[in-house]
Amino acid sequence: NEYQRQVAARRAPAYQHLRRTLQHAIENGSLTAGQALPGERELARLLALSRVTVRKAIAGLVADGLVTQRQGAGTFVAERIVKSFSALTSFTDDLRARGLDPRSEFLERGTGEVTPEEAMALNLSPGAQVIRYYRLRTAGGSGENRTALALERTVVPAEVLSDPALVENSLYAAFDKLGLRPVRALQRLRAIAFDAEQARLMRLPEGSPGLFIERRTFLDDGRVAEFTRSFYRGDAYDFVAELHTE
Ligand code: 16G
Repeated sequence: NEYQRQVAARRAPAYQHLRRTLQHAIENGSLTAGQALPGERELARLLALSRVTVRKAIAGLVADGLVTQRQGAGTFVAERIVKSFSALTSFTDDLRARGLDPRSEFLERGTGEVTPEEAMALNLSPGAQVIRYYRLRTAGGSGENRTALALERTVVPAEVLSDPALVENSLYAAFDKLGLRPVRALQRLRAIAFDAEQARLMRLPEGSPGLFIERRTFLDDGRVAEFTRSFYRGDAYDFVAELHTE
């Protein structure tokens, strides 16, 4: 109840108290999407707190995806990322368009023999070689303060991408460099809850809501270029699509 919450808040370190206060302000709309937070020095002075306390509270909000920091410009209340559900864009494209510095952290990267499930998804024969990536996708922020937005498992036929090292940050940039042209994709989406392992990687509480999106992308020559299973943060994205009558 409210009393217990207040007692707990008073016992918590100052930075956690400030973090929670700012979180409530964002959640109840007193601070709105895109709004700039006062600077670190200004906040510290207004609230009679140390700058270290303010910095720690803000780092927590960045990790929660509630605010974003732009180099030189300051800290802003995060806006949800509006993403088309019908455009064949990449994670990197989507974030660049919003001025958010996208990056890939490779959790796994390697080559192997295709599994039966992958062979079906990629239209490959048994025994074919594939390249696999497991990536944590983040948006920046300066330095340590990056927000994890998605986990992605990608499988690409080795006949499409000859070497796993060809992907530095962006898969679609690698396709582009090689002159490969993705023209069409099939996508399915469903709601999930992040399991313990995923939640740890995403720095989210276990069971946080997510969107599972599976995409098979085709090249202009008809080959399947990728089979990707993405787990996007449920609280960070709005998917939109334009619909037409048949
Ligand atoms: C997006 C795609 C994913 C693709 C990735 C490539 C969705 C739901 N999924 O996350 O299938 O592999 O972009 O991004 O949009 P990259 O070029 O930044 O590696």
